[in-house]
Amino acid sequence: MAATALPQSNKASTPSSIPNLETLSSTYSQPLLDLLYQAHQVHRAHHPNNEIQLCTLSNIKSGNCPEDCAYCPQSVRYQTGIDTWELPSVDEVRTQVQEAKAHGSSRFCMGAAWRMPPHQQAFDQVLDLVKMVASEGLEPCVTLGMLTYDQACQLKEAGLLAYNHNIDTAPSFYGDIITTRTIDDRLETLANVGKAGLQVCCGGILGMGESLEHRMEFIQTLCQLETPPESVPINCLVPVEGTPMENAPPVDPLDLVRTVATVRIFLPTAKIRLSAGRLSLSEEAQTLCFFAGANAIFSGEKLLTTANNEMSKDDRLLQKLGLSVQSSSYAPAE
Ligand code: SAM
Ligand code: DTB
Ligand code: SF4
Repeated sequence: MAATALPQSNKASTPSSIPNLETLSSTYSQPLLDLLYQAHQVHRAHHPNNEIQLCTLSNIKSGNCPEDCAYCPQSVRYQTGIDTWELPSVDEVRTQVQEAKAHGSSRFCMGAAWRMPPHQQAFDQVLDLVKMVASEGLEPCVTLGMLTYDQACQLKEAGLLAYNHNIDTAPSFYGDIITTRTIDDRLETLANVGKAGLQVCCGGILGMGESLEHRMEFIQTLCQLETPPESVPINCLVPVEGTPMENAPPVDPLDLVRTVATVRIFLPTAKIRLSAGRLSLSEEAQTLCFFAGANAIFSGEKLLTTANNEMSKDDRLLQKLGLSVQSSSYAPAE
């Protein structure tokens, strides 16, 4: 096994424990079985065994986003033919929340195709949605683009648990993927979120043409966040026709497994969400991801605009593997 020391706790925010790129790369590139063994030991030391969290996604504002993220079907710049809509009523979303709860989800994440919340009236509607999700006893999470500190505080006050805001890739590759904002914009929002006392959910996408070095830089950046991420979504690109990445070749599932394992080792306490792209993975590849440390998935037949795994198939897989669904321990602050 590589002589990398196992971090004993999530001290990723302290400079002494930020892994350098060589350490990350030697961990990632060691023989696969050694990597799996190391990652699984870290996993067992920090997480309940054989448990997976289910999270349901809801697209609360679809399409027409002004940003130019090259992977995203919701950008107004690409002809992807998706359905578009504005914010739904609280009751519409409540129905989705109740269905999600009945199906075992303990987190409910609402995504909006915004660069940032456009005006206070829309933001107030989101605050009402957050309050409703909290009152139904699920962990509320939202992803709304850039936030000010004041907005992050308003979300916290409404009962929000976590804010999803991905760095998506290496800082040095960011400009190849998105030109309408910078990685520093991203980090600023993450800092605002952390300062407001919200949990940080931050991850990225594999398969956008990044190099191995870019992947290591991406993981290192996650480890350097001011507020260590409580949750790290790892997406594989879903190539959508009409986007600049429509013809990107698929990620090798074993590279995904290596990425999950490396994130597990260096962010031992974070939940790792096996996110977009799971539909293209075999049951065996998903199983290796779980062994490597992934302990959350998106449940539901749709992500935001693209298809996700059938819930009955997920249920069967979890049952076959003897994995149980993590129950909700969420209690909104009084
Ligand atoms: N507009 C907000 C933002 O960008 O933060 C929230 C919604 S955005 C759709 C949330 C995340 O979805 C992105 O950061 C990206 O990681 C992921 N995503 C979007 N399109 C994807 C695709 N085609 N394949 C994989 N992940 C994708
Ligand atoms: C994340 O990292 N992945 C989810 C969630 N956070 C919001 C979104 C995946 C979207 C995949 C493309 C789509 O369905 O539009
Ligand atoms: Fe807009 Fe988010 Fe899609 Fe980028 S990823 S185009 S910000 S919805």
